Amino acid sequence: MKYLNEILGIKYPIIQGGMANIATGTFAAACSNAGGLGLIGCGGMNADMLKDEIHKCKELTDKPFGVNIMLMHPQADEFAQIVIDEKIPVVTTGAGNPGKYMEKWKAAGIKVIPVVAAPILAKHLEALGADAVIAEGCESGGHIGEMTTMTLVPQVCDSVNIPVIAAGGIADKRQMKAALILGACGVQVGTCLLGSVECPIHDNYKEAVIKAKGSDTIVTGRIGGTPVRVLKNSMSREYVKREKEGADKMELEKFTLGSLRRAVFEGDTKTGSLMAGQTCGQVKEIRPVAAIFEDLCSDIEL
Ligand code: TUI
Repeated sequence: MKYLNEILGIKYPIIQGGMANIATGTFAAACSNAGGLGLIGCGGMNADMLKDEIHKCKELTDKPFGVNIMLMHPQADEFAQIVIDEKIPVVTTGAGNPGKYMEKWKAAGIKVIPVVAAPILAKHLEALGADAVIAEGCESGGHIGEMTTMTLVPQVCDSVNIPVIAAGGIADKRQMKAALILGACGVQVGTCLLGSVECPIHDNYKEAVIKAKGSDTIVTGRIGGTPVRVLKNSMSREYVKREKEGADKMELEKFTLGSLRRAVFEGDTKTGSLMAGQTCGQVKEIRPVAAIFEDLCSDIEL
């Protein structure tokens, strides 16, 4: 099997997750320069910001990088055109079905790698021309599906003939090897990069991730249909409590409105939404991205 590094022409078979409000052009360039595939995450941006971040990234690296389009974003249509105009080589998508964009992205020569949370969508997108899929299990931070990485990756591998990239619950060399054994050709990581020197989140957010044990995440929005994994704090505990009591969507929205931005930019660890996956319990220190990638790959032969 060809590994992802060979497929993408990069050093390591690792994609940096396109974390909303976190994955800036500068951060994506750092991850690409460290030998992975950096991604600019559109979540929290508008069209002009995305263009600016792409230009910054192009200045900071001569290595390939991609853009992640969060499909629940109201400006997803605009982002879909920007990646074509800017000749972005790799596009990943999340939080929905990118079917309506596939034809024009393929015509533009873009490698399209959607995130899927279930085998059925992987099969559907393979038929529409997806070049690979990222099978993301619910150990991940942020918006998640129902299946775990352990069950999702082999089932996606069995349902498609394109390369599968594993995501969710991967933060060290053991999980990297396990992902390859499950049939993946590489991995996407997010949470372990929250503990990187280059990650542009507030220090309070980094400290909270380092302090967190593996059992310190909670899923908000399960009842409302938009499950999001975050660190436990007074906001997320209260959200889940009100949700169980039957609070309506409008009331719950008051908790989350702007809460990711409060965590990322202001370091508000009490009422901010600190998205993180279950590997938070493995993040013990702040290291350069290059050291994190090297460690992840230290037990595999590339
Ligand atoms: O997209 C993510 N993770 C994210 S997006 C995000 S921004 C946000 N903030 C607040 C609320 C909601 C989102 C934070 N984290 N990961 C990729 C991912 N995609 N996980 C799950 C899915 C997914 C779910 C359903 C992909 C496809 C899908 O298909 C449904 C359909 O329409 O077939």
